[in-house]
Amino acid sequence: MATYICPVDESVTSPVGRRSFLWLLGGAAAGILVGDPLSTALQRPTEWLQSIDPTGLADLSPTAPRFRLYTVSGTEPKIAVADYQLAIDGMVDEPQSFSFQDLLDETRTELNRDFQCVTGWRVPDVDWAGVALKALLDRCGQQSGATHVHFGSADGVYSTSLTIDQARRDDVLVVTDMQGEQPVPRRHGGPVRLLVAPMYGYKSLKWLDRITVSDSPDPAGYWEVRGYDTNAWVGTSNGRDDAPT
Ligand SMILES: Nc1nc2c(c(=O)[nH]1)N[C@H]1C(S)=C(S)[C@@H](COP(=O)(O)O)O[C@H]1N2
Ligand SMILES: [Mo]
Repeated sequence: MATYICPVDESVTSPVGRRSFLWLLGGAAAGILVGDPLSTALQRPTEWLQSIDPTGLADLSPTAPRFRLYTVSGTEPKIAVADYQLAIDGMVDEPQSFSFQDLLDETRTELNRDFQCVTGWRVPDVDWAGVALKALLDRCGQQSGATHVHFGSADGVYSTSLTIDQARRDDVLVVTDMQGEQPVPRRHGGPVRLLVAPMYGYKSLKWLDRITVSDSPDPAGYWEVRGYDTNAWVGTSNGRDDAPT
């Protein structure tokens, strides 16, 4: 399965996409593709290309409605469901570790939401299910004075964070089921990933294995320290104007 390095310039590692794509677009547009980190300029030519392309080759384009499988670490951690553990620690009365079954035993929340990457691709009507993060924070006894929640991945590289208020929203889930599959497929960050439904995809950390409640905004997150907005609301951040998810 192809993997992509970042939310910024997937053309670097796209298996077939880059060559045929550049050829189709021509040199001028290719300059835009490489030169614009947020790929906003790319969206219009690719939408145009899809509308006229009879070959279907444009489906390789960065804005076609399908998931890209991202992993900045270059690996897809392989975690058996039976071995899975989610640690919740930091400013909680009772640090705990949740197995996959422990998560299934919590109140289940189901959501249907579009998923939008900051590079422009969007997948409509994705079915998500799991446990509201808020419920897990309460289960562990979130302490007063906590201001942030930090998330860690079993890949050892990726991270992100939310404010406490963001983390306690009803549309922020610790996901056990994605698109009708339980557990979450490995390539999508399974057995368990995060979904921050109202924010760009880089907040929805894959291979979730640690949640730390804190009164510090640092560390800010893998893409956040590389220039992406910390408050990643779809449509009102990162200089984009997508419809909210
Ligand atoms: N561990 C980890 N989580 C990650 C990423 C990553 O590279 N590593 N990429 C993020 C980005 S930028 C997006 S858009 C989504 C993509 O989710 P998908 O790979 O299931 O399509 O995962 C997010 N979570
Ligand atoms: Mo992304």
